[in-house]
Amino acid sequence: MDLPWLFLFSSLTIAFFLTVTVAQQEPLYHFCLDLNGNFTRNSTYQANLYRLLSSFTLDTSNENGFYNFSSGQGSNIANALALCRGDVNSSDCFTCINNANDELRNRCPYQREAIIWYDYCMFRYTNRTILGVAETSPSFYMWNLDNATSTKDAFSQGLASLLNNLTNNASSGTSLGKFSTGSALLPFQAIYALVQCTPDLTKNECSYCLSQAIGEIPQFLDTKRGDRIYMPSCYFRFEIERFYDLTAADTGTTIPSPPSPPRSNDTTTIGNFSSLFY
Ligand SMILES: *[C@@H]1O[C@H](CO)[C@@H](O)[C@H](O)[C@H]1NC(C)=O
Ligand SMILES: *[C@@H]1O[C@H](CO)[C@@H](O)[C@H](O)[C@H]1NC(C)=O
Ligand SMILES: *[C@@H]1O[C@H](CO)[C@@H](O)[C@H](O)[C@H]1NC(C)=O
Ligand SMILES: *[C@@H]1O[C@H](CO)[C@@H](O)[C@H](O)[C@H]1NC(C)=O
Ligand SMILES: *[C@@H]1O[C@H](CO)[C@@H](O)[C@H](O)[C@H]1NC(C)=O
Ligand SMILES: *[C@@H]1O[C@H](CO)[C@@H](O)[C@H](O)[C@H]1NC(C)=O
Ligand SMILES: *[C@@H]1O[C@H](CO)[C@@H](O)[C@H](O)[C@H]1NC(C)=O
Ligand SMILES: *[C@@H]1O[C@H](CO)[C@@H](O)[C@H](O)[C@H]1NC(C)=O
Ligand SMILES: *[C@@H]1O[C@H](CO)[C@@H](O)[C@H](O)[C@H]1NC(C)=O
Ligand SMILES: CC(=O)N[C@H]1CO[C@H](CO)[C@@H](O)[C@@H]1O
Repeated sequence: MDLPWLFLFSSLTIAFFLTVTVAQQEPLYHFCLDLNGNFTRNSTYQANLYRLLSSFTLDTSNENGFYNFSSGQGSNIANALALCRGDVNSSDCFTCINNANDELRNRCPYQREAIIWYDYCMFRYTNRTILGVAETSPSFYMWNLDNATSTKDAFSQGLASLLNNLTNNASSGTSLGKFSTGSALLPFQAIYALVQCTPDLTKNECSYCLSQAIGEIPQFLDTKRGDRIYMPSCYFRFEIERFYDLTAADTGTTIPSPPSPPRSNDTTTIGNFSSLFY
């Protein structure tokens, strides 16, 4: 089922609105990045990139859902990273990364660098060194259309406290990587949130990346019933319903959970408000 969302895309100084529909296994957004120019057809870089993208294998013993691959050397090296959401099992993770790989090659056939996000995973490639580098750009935002029922101050303070706590937990890292989920009861409103960094970042880099993402909230989003901000190295999401898998996400947070609302099968519309459920 397609769902209406409003998007805001941020490229430092450029921002604009767009209405799109997002199905659960459809990409949320992608960027084809050709600031350094597209690669030359039949170049060594192209050969390295295509070899990489057509032959990488995903190791089932890897618990943190993070994968890095390289092919070639010097300025012709092709580097790729993939990260799955911390609560997604390896079969859903591999499906997501394989779709992302196919989709990104179709959408950005000649770009040296590209990145794509899904609900379940992120996939990117470039000739730059990106392993261990905290990157906050390019980024995009999504939010639910309706306002929270809590008062603005209670909501934004409670949300900030929850996201800060989750940032502390995620940046400390666990066997599931730099991932944390949790919930809080605000006046009139429960909120559920998820934060994640790529696990190659240090604790400080992860905190930095998430603070950049969370720092964007007050400008546009602090009373909405659900927001997400995605950056290459980290992202957060919150909703007024639980949208993540508790069994897989139970490390990294000790925030007590209020009773969960019943899980719907896939997608639900509440009044004039659409949200994703898993
Ligand atoms: C890169 O290729 C795309 C077509 O795939 C084209 O639209 C774009 O202008 C090219 N960029 C540069 C910098 O040449
Ligand atoms: C690239 O290589 C293919 C096959 O080797 C050839 O058919 C094609 O003409 C080449 N393209 C360019 C732009 O050199
Ligand atoms: C990536 O490719 C661009 C364009 O050829 C080049 O200017 C840049 O130096 C390369 N980056 C690295 C890290 O090799
Ligand atoms: C992975 O999770 C999905 C639900 O998102 C479930 O349908 C599937 O059976 C799970 N696969 C495994 C191997 O546990
Ligand atoms: C949400 O709140 C803002 C500011 O309080 C208000 O301008 C807007 O109309 C509200 N939107 C909805 C859908 O209630
Ligand atoms: C965040 O953690 C602090 C200290 O453990 C706790 O007092 C506070 O209630 C937490 N905030 C939320 C929203 O859970
Ligand atoms: C990157 O990939 C190599 C080879 O698979 C692996 O040994 C290394 O641990 C990975 N690095 C990270 C930070 O995941
Ligand atoms: C969820 O699935 C159950 C059984 O498959 C069905 O009875 C129920 O109507 C579904 N609920 C929604 C909201 O689609
Ligand atoms: C839902 O929102 C749309 C667009 O804002 C509006 O046209 C429609 O009338 C609303 N429907 C209800 C039931 O409020
Ligand atoms: C594993 C971990 O870091 N847990 C911490 C999560 O955050 C809460 C509140 O900030 C801490 O009390 C936990 O120790």
